[in-house]
Amino acid sequence: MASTYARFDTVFLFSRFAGAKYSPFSPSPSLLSSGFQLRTKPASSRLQSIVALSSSSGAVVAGTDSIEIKSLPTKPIEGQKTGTSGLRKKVKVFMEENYLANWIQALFNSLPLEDYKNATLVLGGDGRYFNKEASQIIIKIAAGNGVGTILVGKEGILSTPAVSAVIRKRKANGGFIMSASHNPGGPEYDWGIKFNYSSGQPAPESITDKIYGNTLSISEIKVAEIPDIDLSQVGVTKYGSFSVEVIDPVSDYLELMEDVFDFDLIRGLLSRPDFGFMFDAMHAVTGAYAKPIFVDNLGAKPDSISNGVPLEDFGHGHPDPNLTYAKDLVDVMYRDDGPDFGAASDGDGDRNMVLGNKFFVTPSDSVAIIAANAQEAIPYFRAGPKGLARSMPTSGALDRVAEKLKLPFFEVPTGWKFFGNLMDAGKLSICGEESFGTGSDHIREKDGIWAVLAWLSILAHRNKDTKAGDKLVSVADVVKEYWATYGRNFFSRYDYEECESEGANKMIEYLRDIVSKSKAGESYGNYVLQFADDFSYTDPVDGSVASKQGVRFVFTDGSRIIFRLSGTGSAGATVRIYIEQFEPDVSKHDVDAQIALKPLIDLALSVSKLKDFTGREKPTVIT
Ligand code: VG1
Ligand code: CO
Repeated sequence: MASTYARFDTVFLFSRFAGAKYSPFSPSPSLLSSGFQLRTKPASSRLQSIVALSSSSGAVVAGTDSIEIKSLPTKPIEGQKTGTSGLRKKVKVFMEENYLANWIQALFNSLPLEDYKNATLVLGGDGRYFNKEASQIIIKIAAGNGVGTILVGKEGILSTPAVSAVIRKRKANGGFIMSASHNPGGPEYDWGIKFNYSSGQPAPESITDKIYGNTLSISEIKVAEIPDIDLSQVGVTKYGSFSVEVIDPVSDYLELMEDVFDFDLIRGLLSRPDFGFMFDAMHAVTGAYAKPIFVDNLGAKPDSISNGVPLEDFGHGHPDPNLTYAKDLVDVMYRDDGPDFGAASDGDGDRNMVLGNKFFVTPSDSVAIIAANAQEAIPYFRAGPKGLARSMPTSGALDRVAEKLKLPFFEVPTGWKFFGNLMDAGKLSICGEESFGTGSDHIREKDGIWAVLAWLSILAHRNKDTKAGDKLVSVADVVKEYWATYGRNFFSRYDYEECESEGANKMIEYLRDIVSKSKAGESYGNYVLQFADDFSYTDPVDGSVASKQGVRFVFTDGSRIIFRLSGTGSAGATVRIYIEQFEPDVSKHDVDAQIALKPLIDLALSVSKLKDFTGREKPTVIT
């Protein structure tokens, strides 16, 4: 160990780096590789033979005795502040000199030594453009900072839930996820990076704030002089005491799913000739998981997977599983002869959209229905869920399930990172967000395929005794039965994407001003105000406070209007308006949500003066 990192404390500069206009992290992949490989001790032919050996056995370890660590001078770069979920920018920005490298080094500068020195970190992503080059950069800086082992998905592929699963299973100290999630990919679009901690949860704001602080004072990047790692073969490559293990992206995750769910039960449903199933991977990361899980393991027909090959630009698509961007699936599901169950997932595989034949399940209802049915349909919850939680703008459907099942309930700000502490403390089992995120404490991320398997389990359980030829209990039946029991929370979200930041910020300031002067009992059209505020959350586990998390107007009948700015966009500002109204009367449950919510939507638009502030007549996406 001492000899391997002998140069660590006395890092020296190579003259070619000092004052050079380019860096080894320059946009051009060829420059990237040549910049390193030319100066690397083991010849690339040597590496190839190592890889060739390891590919046949999958586990041959070889390499050099020690690695050299170089110090690369760098300068702070503005604007590297993480949002709701990691750092997201246009890929061109990430490809600028040292942009990614600075952030990665700032991360190491922010972690306690014991969290990374000789530690194991996981690395994977959604297969988008620039992930391959980024993998090499991250591996070299990790080695440069004294990380012991990197577990990386083959071809750099690991879904966000799989990274969380691998961190937990292999007891890794953390992991990197290379993804801008639901944001589009390709040379003109977005890239992103996220860091998760040892229980698999997204790093808390205390850490991401520190990273941001360090990006503003960074002066050197520590890089190991090793060749690019061949990510196309499963196996281990060692350089001194640093090793890289290329792992199969699916197996750990699949094993976990087999523990959580009753695969035989689901197989029974998927193999029925009278049950039609369709999964749209949107050319994103779940393409790598859908066939092995749904087809090879659970017996779905091979043609039930659409857009099942992960592509660097998601086939020019916007990998966001909603009614607008997953239109192909929606069209199939709304045919008379369409499948009985359809689902889609996003770029990095943590979101899900669930549909029945001619029936859309809102994510807010979906998490409530999964929670209400979990104990009887999913083996993992046999003892009953420990507690339930939702993000603040998510509808109050889940609240009613928690009340009925007498379970602890939590309302947290938008972003999955707020659920992790509650799960670690054993207070929370099932949670969700209105933004097509659903999950449980089997990992510490939302999980698209988990949600699909949860729904298939519920349907399989309900149809255990349905004989061939009889009408199956459908997705719509399950949802309507749920509404009849608990009441229906009508919910809709309006997104105004890429507005001018100035107008959007002014609108939020204007709303904050209204909130600060508001009083209970004031009337807003036909609604009477119960309270208005800017949501603030105190974590019950560690006491940390997150403030200014969304302006909300809550009315005496439980209706709510909520305004927030997105924290995941890469350009301008995206305004989100969330509208909700509770309806206990079963005879009114079949009304279209847009019609039921029209008065509240109009109220939201007039209270906020959205048109005046943003110039937008219409939302970009309605959910
Ligand atoms: C959005 C969603 C939020 C979700 C986040 C990350 O954030 O609203 O619920 O957790 O994306 O999802 P924002 O700040 O844009 O509203 V993912 O699948 O993009 O990692
Ligand atoms: Co995602």
